[in-house]
Amino acid sequence: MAGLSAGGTLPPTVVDFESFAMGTTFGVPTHEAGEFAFSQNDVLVHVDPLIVRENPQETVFFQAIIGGAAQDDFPTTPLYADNIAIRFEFSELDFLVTSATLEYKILSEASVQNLAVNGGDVFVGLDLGLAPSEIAPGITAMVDGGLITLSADPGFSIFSLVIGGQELGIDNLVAVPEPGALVLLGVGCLVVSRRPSYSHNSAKWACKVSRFVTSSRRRRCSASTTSGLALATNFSFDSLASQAAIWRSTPSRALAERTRSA
Ligand SMILES: [Ca+2]
Repeated sequence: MAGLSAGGTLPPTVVDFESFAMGTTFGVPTHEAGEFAFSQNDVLVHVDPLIVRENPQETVFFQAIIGGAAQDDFPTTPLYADNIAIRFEFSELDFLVTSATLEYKILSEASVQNLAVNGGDVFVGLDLGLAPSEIAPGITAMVDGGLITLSADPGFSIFSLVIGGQELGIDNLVAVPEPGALVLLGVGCLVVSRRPSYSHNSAKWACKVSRFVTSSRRRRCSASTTSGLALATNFSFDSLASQAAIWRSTPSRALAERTRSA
């Protein structure tokens, strides 16, 4: 390990929709229901039908729009769901996701929303806040104040998240790696300690880090190798701070139990 030092935990992966032109539309007429629509930072995003009624089940499928009617309801560019569900898949990430957060805003109280994790039962209702806290086996959901927080029990992870609505804005999906997934900083390259298979592929990893640093620095232009390394060092502290904030906001099991029984 000569020449390497611990650089902090792996950074969270963020889907913030900032790389798309305002008004970019997914779903009808471009995409079939269930189809892959786009990816950001290796999170795969599909467009799914929205369940608007259960027993008998009724679904709709229309459009997800960058900005759209939710444009003025978020500090940065959101994704607006107009009678559609959005499915985020984490299978291409280099780590297991054990915690995740997503900001949302319901634009009409008369509109139906969906929420599901890991392919489990789909919550269908007018208020995401009524989604069950045990959203999927081993996964706790806390939905409050415009923020969905998912946390996995030990031995479980979050591999997919479906959220949809008839008039729903979402932004800033943050997928947090399992604790202990470390980045080691070397001279001129970055390797991942927990996934040895990536140690020979530092270019790919450095590129991913660069993308994160770029996005976390409000999408500055790519930095040179030297300043990029300096940024990466700073970035590890940034990621520690942001991860700490997320862990602080993650509900304890006791709190989840209280919430459920309340
Ligand atoms: Ca955004």
